[in-house]
Amino acid sequence: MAFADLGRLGTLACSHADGVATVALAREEKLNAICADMHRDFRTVLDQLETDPAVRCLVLTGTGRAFCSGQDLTENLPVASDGRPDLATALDRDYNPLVARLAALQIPTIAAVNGIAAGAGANLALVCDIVLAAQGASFVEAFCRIALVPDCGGTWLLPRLVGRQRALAMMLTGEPVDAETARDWGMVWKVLPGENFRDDVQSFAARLARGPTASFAMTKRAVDAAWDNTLEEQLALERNLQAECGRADDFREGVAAFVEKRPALFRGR
Ligand code: T3D
Repeated sequence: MAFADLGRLGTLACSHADGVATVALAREEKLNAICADMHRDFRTVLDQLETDPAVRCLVLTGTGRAFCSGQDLTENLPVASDGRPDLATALDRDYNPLVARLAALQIPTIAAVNGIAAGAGANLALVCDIVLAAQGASFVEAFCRIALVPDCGGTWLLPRLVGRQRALAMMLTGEPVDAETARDWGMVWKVLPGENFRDDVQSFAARLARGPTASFAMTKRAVDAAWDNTLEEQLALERNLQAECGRADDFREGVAAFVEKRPALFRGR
């Protein structure tokens, strides 16, 4: 089965156009809260995204007025032997693999934050490579309101994006941060008008899907590795990745297109 065949998949609405896979969280009545069924659906979607060469960019978004309100707080949680909630199991089984698999995707990933992104919803957006936000969208590290620690990689991602103080202020107050502030702080690449948001996101994503996908994957790898590398180690990594890019068809095509003064037709390899 290809990603394009998935269509509506339980709690997720999947579509495919121009190399762009769009996955929309679709539980509007609960502002797209994440439930066990949604995790199951995500696993199915990720199986396709990881292997389907026709998909060259992912857009993660929400249906209705919200992006995602985080964990469904009305759902029964796993229970430990002492009868108390067992959140470690919820993270081991569902959230941590989801975040790890999204972060490891080789294609560019875009969070199209169409409305409020709260709790796990905010951090799922931030794990994407590029965040586009609609005017009126906002980000809430809502965990403190229910006496939890931010998860879904939020304590790793947010300080790296906005610095320790802003990250902690968001996490300790649970105050919403609007799209423009999120952009100014470095959580969001661009804020787009709400009216044409979905079309504008699709155009942006299609542009990336037409790009040199293999070199994009290597760029992601280099940037991710840089957190832990010395400059020397990073230079060595860039050298090895560049050597690989230099041998690829897309490099030849990019240079030929430049010389011939025409747009490049990248095939992603
Ligand atoms: O549990 C584990 O496995 C650990 C992992 C935890 C990860 C987490 O995400 S913890 C954080 C969970 N999320 C939240 O705490 C946010 C809860 N929601 C809100 O605070 C607010 O709904 C919003 C600020 C997101 C939006 O507020 P507003 O006023 O725009 O909408 P609303 O009226 O509150 O919500 C509309 C409906 O959606 C409402 O249902 P109703 O009354 O119309 O039948 C509301 O109950 C429902 N809803 C919103 N968020 C959730 C939800 N239902 C279940 N779970 C939700 N997270």
